[in-house]
Amino acid sequence: MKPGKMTLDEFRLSELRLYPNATGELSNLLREIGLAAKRIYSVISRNGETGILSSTNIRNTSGEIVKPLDQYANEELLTVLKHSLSCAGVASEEEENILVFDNKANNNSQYVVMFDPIDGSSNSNNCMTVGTIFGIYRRCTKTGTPCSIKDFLQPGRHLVAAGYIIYGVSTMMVYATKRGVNGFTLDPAIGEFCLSHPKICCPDVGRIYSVNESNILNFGVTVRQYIESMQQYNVAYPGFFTARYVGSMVADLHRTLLEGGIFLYPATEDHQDGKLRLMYECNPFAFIFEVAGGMAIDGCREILSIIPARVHQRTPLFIGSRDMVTQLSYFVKYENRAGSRRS
Ligand code: P6P
Repeated sequence: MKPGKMTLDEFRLSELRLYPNATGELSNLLREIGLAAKRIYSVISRNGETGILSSTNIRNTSGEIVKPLDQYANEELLTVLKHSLSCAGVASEEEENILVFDNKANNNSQYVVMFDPIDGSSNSNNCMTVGTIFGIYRRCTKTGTPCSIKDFLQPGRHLVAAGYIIYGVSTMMVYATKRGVNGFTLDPAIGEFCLSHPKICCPDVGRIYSVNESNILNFGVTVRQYIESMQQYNVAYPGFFTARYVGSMVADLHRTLLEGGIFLYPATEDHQDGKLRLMYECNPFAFIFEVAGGMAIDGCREILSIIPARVHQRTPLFIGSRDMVTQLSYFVKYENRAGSRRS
């Protein structure tokens, strides 16, 4: 009988063998996040029984309606991470402030975790794909003491690992370390994430652009020109480019990572600093895409180089195939140069 596919734990053990001095803390964290994800998957897949996809009238720090699924997923991640021996504290989209796990065991942990427990939950009551996004930093404060905000306000380039779980047609956990990006598909028969997408690389170019086009008249002129350049190309070569927009970041970026393309969420009138969160949405994906050979900018800077000032700060995001994001950056740089010549 052919042996089953490598599980997440077996994969982590194979990685640990390469680093005899590793403490195993990072592997513990990934296992705990995987456990929380399996429980979240379980309640989503039994929505008929749990009713978890309905709405509440509570609003979170961002003023967005909190859904029972957001609350459940947040509590689940907080619980497993607090009980793990590898996490000194967390920052969550659903929590106003960082949560410090101030006890002897957790104070000795090397890592802190940032997460968006359920991204795209506004789509969940019509059965659309949602996801969990996480980033893991090595703390910069001394172990043995409680972690602090300094441990969280690190640029994305300092991430040790980042990943997401996509609850879609199948449930997958994709995570990156500096060694590479790997995808694991949940096998409900054995309750394990199994290696299904080893060494994921983002194609240098793609034929899909992903943007909420209802805002296009709100975008900067060069972003509009970049989008129109693809539409014009389609006049000469019908069907070369196409548009896909789920409105759930994890779904749109998972497709972009695997198939190539570009995802754009520019600043708009009602989101002058961009809508997406730097620390627990954009940085984890920027890290994943860079390790996979892709690219992520805020229009002029690399996302991973941004020095954060606040846990919940927002940023514009342009992310995807390296050649496409590079081409967009030339459009934007030209506008800046043209703007400076006019001033
Ligand atoms: P819009 C979902 O609410 C979310 O935070 C991301 O998952 C998604 O990419 C974005 O907002 C969609 O925003 O304004 O296009 O509905």
